[in-house]
Order: sequence, then structure tokens, then C-alpha cells
Amino acid sequence: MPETGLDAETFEAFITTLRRFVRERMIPAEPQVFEDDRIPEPLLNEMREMGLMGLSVPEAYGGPGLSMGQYLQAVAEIAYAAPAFRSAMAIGTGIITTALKLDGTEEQRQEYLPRLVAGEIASFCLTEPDSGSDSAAMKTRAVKDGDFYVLNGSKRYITNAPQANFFLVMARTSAESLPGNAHVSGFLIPLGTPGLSIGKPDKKMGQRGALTADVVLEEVRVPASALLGGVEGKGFKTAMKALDGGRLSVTASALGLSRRTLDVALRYANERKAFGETIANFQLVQAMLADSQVELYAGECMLRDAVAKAETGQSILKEGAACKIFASEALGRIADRCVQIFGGAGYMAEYDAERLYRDARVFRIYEGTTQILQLVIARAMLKEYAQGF
Ligand code: COS
Repeated sequence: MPETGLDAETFEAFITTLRRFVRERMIPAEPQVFEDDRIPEPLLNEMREMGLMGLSVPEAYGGPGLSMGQYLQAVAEIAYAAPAFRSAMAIGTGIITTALKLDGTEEQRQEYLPRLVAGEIASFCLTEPDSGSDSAAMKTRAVKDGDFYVLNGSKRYITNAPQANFFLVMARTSAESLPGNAHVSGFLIPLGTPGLSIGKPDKKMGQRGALTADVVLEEVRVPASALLGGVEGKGFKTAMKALDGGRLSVTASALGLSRRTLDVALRYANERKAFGETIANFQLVQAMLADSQVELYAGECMLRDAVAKAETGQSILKEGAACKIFASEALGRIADRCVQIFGGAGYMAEYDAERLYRDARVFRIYEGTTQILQLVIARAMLKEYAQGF
């Protein structure tokens, strides 16, 4: 059952505090985050103390029990600051919490959900060197050995890996590929398990401070109780369901970053002068600002609609994919217009526009590329058609 969420007044007070935290603590720390490629530990601790790592955890496990809509509003607020901040909290409170809530055993929920509330960081390990979009083609193996499983393989571009306390690892429990991708199972593995090691943080185009790295598993021995849900073969469907929610989180994040980008463009257009007046007076600049505002508003409306459907228990397979496609592609255009409004300064690293443009690019790729999501939507449409609508 979806969470009913905080009452409106308590939630409004939380959002006001969060907005202040974003503007007074996160945004001023951005230069240091970019310089060090890491969120400073004291600031990460402040995020932990605010409960941001366990925002979507139900009350029964010690979390605030935000509704989906409330959670996504919080994500959009955090995403107004550099993407590193959302990245640190949103895997644990998003994909991992969803996977545990939907398909974890009660013992696994009781073990891991309170750890997120206490500020632990989590990683979701699906992608591999040879399997990205075709995630079921993974090679990582988990072989049963009495009351244990032994895992071998490597995972790639894993968000939060260098700072994660625990990992949800998808692995093959059957060498053969099975119908419905039932060869895939999920395993919860804490940091410090012998044989689990983390590669060097990747060097990326943007999103500095949002850490990704390889996760290598060499003869990693875990008890059978680490198998998500205690049942083999459910991992792929768990991953897909969790990614459906993750795509709404990426949407909220793209909208938060779009809002920031548009504010940056609006401020510059009001400060920069050309031909004796501010460039905000020029109609061609106004057109770019207005187009960005239209797209941002459309994305916000789409997300609200998808959330409303999800909160009444309806499937949002198509809607979630549509939201993520639209908001990430719109962010790309909004960031591009921001650079254009900045003119020559937009190409220079000392201004925000250049950084925002690089940060925006990956939204169209991670948690399902635009092209994979087109397939998801089209397949659902064709299935509905075949069933006679
Ligand atoms: N919710 C519930 N079940 C789902 C589902 C979803 N969102 N998506 C698929 N399934 C189920 C299907 O119903 C099917 O089960 P049945 O055979 O019992 O009906 C099973 O899972 C296999 O689905 P499908 O045949 O569609 O799997 P494919 O191997 O063809 O893969 C795509 C489908 C390409 C859509 C999938 O691999 C995908 O989303 N890839 C992108 C992964 C991604 O986002 N990677 C980014 C990195 S993760 S941060």
C-alpha cells in the first residue's frame, strides 16, 4: 500500500527547512564539492542528521514515511543544488528502499531500512562492463554452496560505490538464461565482506562529487539470508520495478536542476548588458527563457499526474518512462539555452552555465536511456493493443 505521508503542515515545515539547507549549506559548498570531487564529510553528516538518507523509509522502520509525491518534491528541492547531493541519498531512499519494500523479506527490511534512516549510503549494482541496457545479459554469477552463495563478477559505473555501506547486487543464479529473465537474483552485501572491492572513482564529464566506481566480487561468500526475498529468480523483476520508481526520482531531479538552470539564465539575462540595455529586454532572449519555462512546467505537470496515478495504486510503467524521457530531454534543451544566453561566457568554465550543461547530459542516459524507455512505452502500447485495449 502506498504511504499516506506526513500531514500537509508538517510536510510544509520540512520542505521550508530543506529549501533553506539547500540554499545556505549545499549551494555554498558546491565549489569545494567540484574541487574535491566529493561532498565534504561534515556536510554529508548534516545530510544524515536531517534524515535525508532514509526519506522514503516507512514509519514502521523508523523513517518519516513520506508519500511518493512528498518524497519526489524533496528530491526536486535537493536537486536544485549540485547533482552530487541527490546522488548520495537517492539510491538508498529510492531503488534500494523500493526493492526492500516490494520484495525483501521482513528480516531484510528490519535489517537494512533502519540503517538508511541512520544515514548509511547504499549502492545498486546492476550494470556490468558488457551489459548496460541489456541488463539481463549480466555475467556475475552467484553459485549456491550449502547455506551460502558464492559470487564472482564485476559491476560498472556503480553510483555511490566509493562511499556505500551496503550493496544490492544483481547476479545470475543460473548459467542458462531463463524465460522472464528468471536467472537473475538480488543479494544484499555489506561493505567489508571479504572478496568485495571497490575500484577507483570514475572520471566523468560532469556531476563532480557524485561518485561512481566498479564493484568487484571475487569469491564473495554470503549466507543464503542475503538473497533478496529469500527466493531465486526474482531479481530482474525487482530491478525493473525499482527502476520504474527510480525513473520518477530522476525526473524530479531533472526538474530541480532545470529550475536551477533557468534561474541562473534569468539572473544572467538581467545582469548582462548589450547594446546599452540588459539582454533580458531582447525578445529573442525572452523566447529562450519562455521556452524553458514551458518545458519545465510541462515536466512538473507530467510528474504530478504520474504520482497521482501511482498513489492510487495504478501501474505507471508508461508514465514513469514518459516523465523521465521528457524531463531529461527538456533539461538538455534548458541547459543548452542557458549556455546560449550566457554567450561566450557560457563556454567558459568559470561560469555556472558550462558546468550545468555538462551535469545535464547524463540524465538522458542513466536509469534507462531515452531509447530504452521508448521501447518500454511502445512495448506496453503494443501489449495493450494485442489485448484489445
Ligand atoms: N515491472 C514489473 N515487471 C517487469 C517490468 C517492470 N517494470 N519490466 C519487465 N518486467 C518483467 C516482464 O513482465 C517479464 O516477465 P514475464 O516474462 O513473467 O512477463 C520479465 O520482467 C522480463 O521482461 P522483458 O522480457 O521485457 O525483459 P528484456 O530482457 O527484454 O528487457 C528492458 C527489457 C530492455 C526494457 C530492460 O532490460 C531494461 O529496462 N533495461 C534498462 C536497464 C537500465 O535502466 N539500466 C540502467 C542502469 S541501472 S541504474
